[in-house]
Amino acid sequence: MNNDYRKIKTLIEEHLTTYFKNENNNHEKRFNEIINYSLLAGGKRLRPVLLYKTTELLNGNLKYALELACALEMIHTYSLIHDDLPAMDNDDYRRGNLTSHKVYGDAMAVLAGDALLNRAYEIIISTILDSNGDKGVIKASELIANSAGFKGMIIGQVVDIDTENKDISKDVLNYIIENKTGKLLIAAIVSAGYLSDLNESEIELLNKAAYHIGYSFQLIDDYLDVAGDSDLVGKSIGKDNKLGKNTYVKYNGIERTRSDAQNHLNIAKDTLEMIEGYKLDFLYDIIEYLKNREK
Ligand code: GRG
Repeated sequence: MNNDYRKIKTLIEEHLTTYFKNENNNHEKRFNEIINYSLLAGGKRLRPVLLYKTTELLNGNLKYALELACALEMIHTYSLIHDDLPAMDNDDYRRGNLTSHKVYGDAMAVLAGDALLNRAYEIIISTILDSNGDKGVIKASELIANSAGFKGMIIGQVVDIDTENKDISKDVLNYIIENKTGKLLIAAIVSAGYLSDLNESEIELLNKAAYHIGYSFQLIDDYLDVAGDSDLVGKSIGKDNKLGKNTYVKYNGIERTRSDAQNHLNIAKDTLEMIEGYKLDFLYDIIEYLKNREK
């Protein structure tokens, strides 16, 4: 992670502290504490950093980018809290800490996730209003909603859980990867294109690059679940196999998973290089970082 990444991560984390803090009574104070336990627990902040920094590189509106980046991180955090519940993947650790339900119980973890998802849409609506209905902000908001929704991350999670302990086709495996993990990463990068008023063919290139980044991200996640270090990854290792998950590693082995991930990242870089007139070095650095990701 380079200095620029760290700087934007800090900016986003500072902004994230502002959303759940104005409490009118002890009930709200306690609930804010439960939400912030997960929201402010760290993590790579990859999606919001990508959204914000790509907007900066493309000369887009950074005020709106910061708001939408935080909304996207809230959606991501809710999905992790719910994914860790006993009814889903039943994980005890996330981002190096006990999971929300382990500390506060299942009901509070469900509600913290609900509140984060809801707050994300409150932010999105306020940003649209603030921008007086700017077309780029609306397009970015629509993309985030679709990517997180029932034809995006949620359907990916549905099929992931529904196919546990079953063998699936390559197409179904692709469907899980593209939706569960890929869609939010596409939303992060392509939203920046909308906030920067890119033309249709530039958006298409951004979308293609983001697709390959998102796809590779899951492959590396699968790989790390088998060969990663739990202290670095911040969660239990070997869970996919225990849960009978259909991972890329299950069908392709570790080495092929690693090399396919690298290939996807190379395609992403080649595609970004086709967008003319912008200096996208930061994105190339992120691609390099993802190639060597250990957490
Ligand atoms: C509950 C609707 C619903 C969806 C859950 C995100 C997700 C879908 C499941 C998490 C399980 C998983 C391992 C997904 C694959 C990739 C992924 C999203 C990893 C976690 O994201 P990181 O590595 O986490 O960016 P940090 O903590 O760095 O933010």
